[in-house]
Amino acid sequence: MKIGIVCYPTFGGSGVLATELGMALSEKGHEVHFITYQQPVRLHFHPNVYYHEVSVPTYPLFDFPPYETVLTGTLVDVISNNNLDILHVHYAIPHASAAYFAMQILKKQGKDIPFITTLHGTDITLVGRDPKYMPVVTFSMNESAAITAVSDNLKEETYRWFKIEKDIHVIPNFVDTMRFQHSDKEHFKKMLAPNGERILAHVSNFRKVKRVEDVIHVFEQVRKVIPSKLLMIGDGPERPNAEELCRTLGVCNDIRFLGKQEQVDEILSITDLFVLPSEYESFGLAALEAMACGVPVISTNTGGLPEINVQGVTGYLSDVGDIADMAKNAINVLSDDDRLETFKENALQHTKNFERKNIVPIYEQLYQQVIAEYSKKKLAIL
Ligand code: GMT
Repeated sequence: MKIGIVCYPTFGGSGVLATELGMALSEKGHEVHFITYQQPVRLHFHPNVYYHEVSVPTYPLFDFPPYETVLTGTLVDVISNNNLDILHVHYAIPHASAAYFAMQILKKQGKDIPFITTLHGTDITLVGRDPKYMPVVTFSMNESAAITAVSDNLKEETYRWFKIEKDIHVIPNFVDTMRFQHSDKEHFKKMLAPNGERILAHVSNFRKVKRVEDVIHVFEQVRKVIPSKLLMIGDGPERPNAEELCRTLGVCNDIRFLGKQEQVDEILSITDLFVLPSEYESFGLAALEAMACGVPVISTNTGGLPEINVQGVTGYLSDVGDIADMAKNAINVLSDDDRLETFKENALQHTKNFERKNIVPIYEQLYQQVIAEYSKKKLAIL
C-alpha cells in the first residue's frame, strides 16, 4: 500500500507513535509518506520512507500563519502526485479537518482517497472539548473513513463528549521491543548513582497535564528513606517550576534534568522505577516504553493508565495528586531487591501484550478494509 501519515513531528506521544508505525509499515514493504512541518524526531532513513515538509510561508499580514491551509495544499499535492491509497492522520486537530478539506478538493479531480483519524488524547480530552474546536473536530471525525483510539478509555471519553456516528476501533499503542529492551549500561549507572543509589525517572513534555511537580514531591519523600537519584527527561513549559521546586526542597543535587533525549532506551536501562503522576493519560506510551526496558511504574489511575499498568504487578496506581500514596508505593517497590526484581520482570512480561509485531497488522487490516469499502462506494456512485 501507499500510505500517507500526518502527525506532530515533536517528542509528544502521538508523533512518536505515528513515526514508529510509519517505520514499521515501511519495513513491511509499504511505501510511507510523512507529511509534517519538520522531520519527525524518531524518523530514520528507509528506502520506502518519503518525507514531505509542510512549509508555511510567512507574510507580514499573518499574525497566525495558516498552517492548516498549507497542510491541506500539501496533502492535495502529495496524494495526487504519489497516487496514495490511504491517508492516516494522528491527532484530530487540525489534521482531520485538513484531511477532509483536501479530499473535497481531490474529489473534483476524481483523486480522493479514504482517510483514517487516530485520536491520541488531548485532541479529545482537553483541546477538542473547547467549544471553539468541537464542531470542526466532531464533523471531521465523522467524515473519517475510520476512527481509531489508543485505549478503551479514550474511546469512552470520545463518545461521552462528542456526537460520533460511527464505530471507534481501539488499537492500543505499541512498543518496538527490539529497541526498547534492557541493555547493560552499568558504567553509565555508576556515573549517575556512584554509591549504588536507586534511579527513578520521568519522561514527558512537561506540560501541566503531566504534573511534573508531583514527580519531585514523590522523589523527595522516597529520598528520605532510600538513597536515590531522579532523572527528568524531556522539556516543556513546566520545567522552570519543577527546577524551582527542587531548589525550594533542597533536592537539586540528586536530580538531573536531561532535556530532550533521543536515546531514551539507554536511560531507561539504568532506571529502577518510572514515575508518571499525570492528571490524565489516554494511554501513557512513555510508561509502556519504560516497562519494555524492565522498569516498573508508579502512576496515577486516570484515563487509560490502568489498561497498561497493573496494580501490584507491574507497579502501582494512585489517585491524581496523592503524593503520599505514590511515595509509599515507590518505597515499597524499591526497598527490597527481590521485590524490585519481581516487579521488573512483571513489567517486562506485560509489554508482550503491546508488541509492535502484534499491533501493526491491526492497522494494516483496517487500511485494507477501508480502502476496499471506499472503492466499492466510489464504484457505486459512478
Ligand atoms: O502527552 C503527550 O506526550 C502527547 C500527547 C499527544 O496528545 O500528542 O500524547 C497522547 O498520546 C500518546 C500516544 O498515543 C499517549 O500515550 C498519551 O497518553 C497521550 N497524552 C495524554 O492523553 C495527555
